[in-house]
Parts: sequence; C-alpha cells; structure tokens
Amino acid sequence: MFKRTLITSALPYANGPVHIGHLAGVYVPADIYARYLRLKGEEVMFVGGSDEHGVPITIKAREEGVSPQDIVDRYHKIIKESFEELGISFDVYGRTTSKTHHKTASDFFRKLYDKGEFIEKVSEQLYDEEAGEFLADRYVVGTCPHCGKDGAYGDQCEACGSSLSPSELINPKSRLSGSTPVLKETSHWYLPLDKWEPKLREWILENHKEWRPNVYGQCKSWLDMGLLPRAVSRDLKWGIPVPVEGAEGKVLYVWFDAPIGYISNTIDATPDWEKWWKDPESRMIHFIGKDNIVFHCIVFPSMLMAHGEYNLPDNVPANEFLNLEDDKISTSRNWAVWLHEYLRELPGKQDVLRYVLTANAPETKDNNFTWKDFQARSNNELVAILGNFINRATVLIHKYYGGMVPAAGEILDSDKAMMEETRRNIESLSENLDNFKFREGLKDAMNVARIGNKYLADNEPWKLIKTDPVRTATILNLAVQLCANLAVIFEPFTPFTAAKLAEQLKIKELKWDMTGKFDLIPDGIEIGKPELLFEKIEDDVVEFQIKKLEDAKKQNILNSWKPASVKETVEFPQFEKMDIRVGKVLECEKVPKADKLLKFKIDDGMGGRTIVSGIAKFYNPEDLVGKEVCFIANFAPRKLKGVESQGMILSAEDADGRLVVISPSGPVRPGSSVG
Ligand code: B3M
Ligand code: ZN
Repeated sequence: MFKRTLITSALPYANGPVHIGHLAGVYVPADIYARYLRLKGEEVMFVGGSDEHGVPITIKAREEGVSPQDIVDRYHKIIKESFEELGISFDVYGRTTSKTHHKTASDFFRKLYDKGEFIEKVSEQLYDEEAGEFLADRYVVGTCPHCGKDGAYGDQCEACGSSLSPSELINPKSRLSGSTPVLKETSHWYLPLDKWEPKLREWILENHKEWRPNVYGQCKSWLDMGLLPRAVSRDLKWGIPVPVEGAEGKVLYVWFDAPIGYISNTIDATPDWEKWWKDPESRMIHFIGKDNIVFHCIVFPSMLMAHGEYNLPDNVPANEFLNLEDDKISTSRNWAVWLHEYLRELPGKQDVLRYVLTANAPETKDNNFTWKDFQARSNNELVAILGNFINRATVLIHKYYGGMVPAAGEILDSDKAMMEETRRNIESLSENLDNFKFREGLKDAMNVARIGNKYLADNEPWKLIKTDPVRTATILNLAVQLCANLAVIFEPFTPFTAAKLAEQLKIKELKWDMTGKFDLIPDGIEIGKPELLFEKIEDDVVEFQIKKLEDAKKQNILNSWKPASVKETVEFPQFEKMDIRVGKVLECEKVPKADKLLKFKIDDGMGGRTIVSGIAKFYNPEDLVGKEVCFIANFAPRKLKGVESQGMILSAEDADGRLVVISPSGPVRPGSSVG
C-alpha cells in the first residue's frame, strides 16, 4: 500500500492563457482527486507549473517584437492567478524558467550523460541560411506527408494529428524568413528509447492493465511499432543550455526539461522532496491530455529509468479532448472559452464551470461543451436539485425552530432506507473517484441531493408540522445531516459551495470519514441563515457568450479570407459581348414562397424590365427602391419561381457570404452602358 500520493498536472505552455479544454482535460480532474485524497486524510502533494520553453513561445515573442521572457512572464501570471481563482488547489505552482528548474534539469541531463545513457549523433537538419539558424520543430511549416494538408508544423500536423520531424515535411518553409531551408549537419544527444523497451513493456503492458483503455492502447501501439532513439537537444537560443562542453548554441529539448519541472517544483515546495519521488511507498499520478501520453508513459519514464533513482508513475489518467459548440477548440482561431475571461464575465461562478466540465468530462471519448448545456446543468441540476434541497431543509429549520437543529426522535424504516441509499451512493462515489471516474462520481454525488429532495417530498414536513411536530423534527434533523454529507462529498467538485455550506452548518473541518453518518450536526446547534448557494444563469448571460463565439467565427473568416484566383483570360471582343448597364430600382418585393428571391422592377431607360435576384437574405426590399444598380442587359431570360427574369443584377460576395449589390459611385442615367 502507498503512504502518500504525488499528483502532477501537465505544465501548460506559457504562450497563452488556459481554456476550458485544458481545464476539463487536466486541471479540474487533478484538483478533484487531490481534494478527495486530502479529505480522506491522505498525504498529498499536488504539483503544477508553467512550461516556459519551447518553440511556440519564441515564435510568439518574435511576432510581438518582445523577448521570450516577456511572453512567459505575462502568461505565467495570468495562468497562475486564474487557476487560483478557480480553486485549483496546487501545493506548488512553479515555472520552468526558475533557477531551481534550470539546475535540476541540467543536473538530470548531466547525470545521464555521465552514465553514458545518451548516443551522440550527427544528422542533417533543416537550416535557414537567411536567418543563420537551425529550424527546430515548429520553426518549419510545409505539407504533411501523411494527409497532404498544407500548414503542417515540423513536429506535428494538426490536421491529421501525425507526429512529424521537420525533414519529413514536403515543400518546407522557414517561419523565420519564409525561405526554403537547406539541410545542414548538426550533432545532438539522443535517448535510446529502444534500450528501455523491454522494461516499458513489462511495466505497462504486464503490470498496469488497470490503466484507462485509451492510455494503455496508445502505449501498446507505440511499443508495438518499436521505439527509436529520440533527440533530447535542439539548436535553439531559448531553453536550458546543454550542460556539456562544446554544446554552445544547443539547449535541452522542451520535452526533456518540462517533465523534470515536476521534480523542480516539488523541490521548491519542500526540502523533503525526495520522499515524494524516490520512496517506493510514494506513488505518482500524472494528469494529462491525450496528446501528452507518449511523453508521460514512454519518454519521461525512460528518462527516469536511465537516471535510476526515481519512481515511475503509478497511473496516467489521460483525458480525451473537449470540443466547444461542436467544433475543435483552437487557440489560433480563438475558438475557446478562456478561463481568465470566464472569471471576469461570470464572477462567482467558479463552481458552475467546475461542475459542468466534470459532468461533461471527456474521460472515455471526446466530449462537447455548449453554453446551452452549461445553462441547463446550472439551472436544472445545481439550482433545482442541489441548491433546492439544501435551501428547503435549512429554511424549514429556521422557520420552525429559529435555526436550532431539532433532535431526532424515533427512526423509521423509511428513514433507514434513505440513509442506506445515501451510503450506497457515497460508496459508489468513492469507488469512482478511486478509479479516476470523476464524471460517474459526480452523478453519485448529485444522486445524494436527489435522495434529499425525495425524502422531503415523501414526508412533507411542511404539512406534518401541524399534526406531528415530533416526526417533523426527526425529518428535518435527518435532512440537515444529509446537507452535511453533501458539504463533504461536493467539496472536491464545487469547493466554494462546500465551504459556504460548511460554514452555514457550523462544520469546522470537512472529512471524508464523516460521510454516510447522520449525527454530524449536534442537536440544538444554531445553523446560519439560509443563503442561496446557486443562482440561475439567465438567458442574456449565455447569449452574450454565444455571440462572442459567433463574433470570433466571423473574425476568423475575415482573417483567413483570400480573393478567389483570377479566371481564364478573355479577349476584348469576348468581353464586349457582355452588355452591362445601369438601372434604377423602381419597385422591389419578395417573391412569394421563395426565401432567397427578390423581384425588381428596373428603369432601364428602355421602358423597364423585371429582374429576379437571389439576394433576399441580405436586404429589405424597400431599402433598395430608388437605388442605382448594375445589371447584365443581354442575359438570356429565364423563369425563377414562375417569374421571368430579364437580366442579372451584379453583386459582390463578402467574406462571410453576404451579397452586396454594385452601384455606380455617382448619378448615371438609367440605361447607360458599363464598360
Ligand atoms: N506543455 C504540452 C501541452 O500543454 C506541455 C505539457 C508539458 S507536461 C510536462 O500540451
Ligand atoms: Zn497531416
């Protein structure tokens, strides 16, 4: 049995704020687990921190014309503060630019180097001759050799998800200068993962069959493909210098230094750090997203084995991805709900977000966040089930007993059944949390609130008070005991609410071993005034958020809009055949039973004509009357919804698909030729 648990959560890159995908995938479940173990009285260390190296940070710095240090200082602060505000209860939140980390990572590399654990190899890598720099990872873009999509990065194609190396890209381009890179020799240190393959196989495939199927499966397929030596250094300026003579201009690969950040941050947290990492009675759990599985299950463990003194992780409960409104979350497209913005725009609603992200946790498959579902879960579950039960119980105690908890009398079978059912749900909750099934666990917790509502509805203390005050006292005593149970079991999920409730019920400290008991609040204790634990989320709040996303989508379309390529060349005689004229709109109306069509009566200087045009979605017909428009006068007439159209009105298509009619910039006589 383990004595203590070291919980790590992936170190977010400090090149942008965190969004709900990060939260649902990593930080909320890690926090639930840490809080749960603490409630059980277990020894826990919950380690987080920012990942401040890597190419994306230097690219962002270059784009903004600031230093990489400026970028990481900015985002480390935003990330750290927003985590705190959401109640992510890190025991330490460090950063990989810290002195401790530089030393720890250097020493780690040096130890492996001295033990002869690396292979030094010369290879040809892409080099930007204009910039005079090697192009590691994301410094190169090109066409993906697997799916053929453009815009694949040197380390990964985001379209098909394949891992790449820069030299695999077809038609590579440097992101530094835009030039086509050349191949140039450079030497690097490689960790021979193949050496550790047999041990990894035994450790994961034999001894950790309990890991989540997605994690186990990914590891198995990596192992079955066969492991290769992996470069752990890069030719870059930003990073931890390779601590070896003759390695000028080389830094540790970000995925070599970042996981060592878990160790460095533990060192910053406690002088007693070694027991967390080296004592076989300590266990380590990595919370990560699915894109980090190989690094945490294959690469980092190989580093730890090569080092020789460290424990391997006991479990790696990686989550799948969270989508937003049925679309992949994307930083570059700004398709995200950013935590720091959420906290500003929905103040005091931390627990609602934590609740909804857990209820929709992408544990076994990708899942979807929608604002409508957010509102529904808030109002139909937190307000209507949990908040409602607690409110009813505490309000009645205030109403009938001036807030003093009444003593329970005789316990009937129906009371015992309620208590039993509560215990069963809490047992199932515990078991689910022990097995990293947070979504299922949350259902169990909510069921306990449902039991409470049913208990009150079945017993109707508000009626009984008139006929049987003794029985009423029993019911309300048990109801308030159930509230105390809820304070404990919801603490991992909704800690702010749990703290308020505990205060209201005068519970000094919440502990897991209080659960399932019905003597937690002594008779005669005066409980605090009932306060609303949850408020309804109104329509305007979610409409604002939905509008924000729609705006982001529009902005994206505008940003990525490119004019269509020019059509085949036409000679003048061919062009001349087209008779374009100016006309004045005399009448304009919708064509019945056709939502796209407008019917125009045009003064063409030749007695007038009718033209039907498919722009009804973009104009009010009356707004067009009196306008001058351009139309093709010799367009073959055709019938549209029974109306003969004698020409075609010219319009331009906007980036978001809106059609805008073309008008002359000054007054022109109807019938004038355009050419
Ligand atoms: N920064 C990658 C990521 O955010 C990376 C995790 C490091 S954990 C040691 O996906
Ligand atoms: Zn691809």
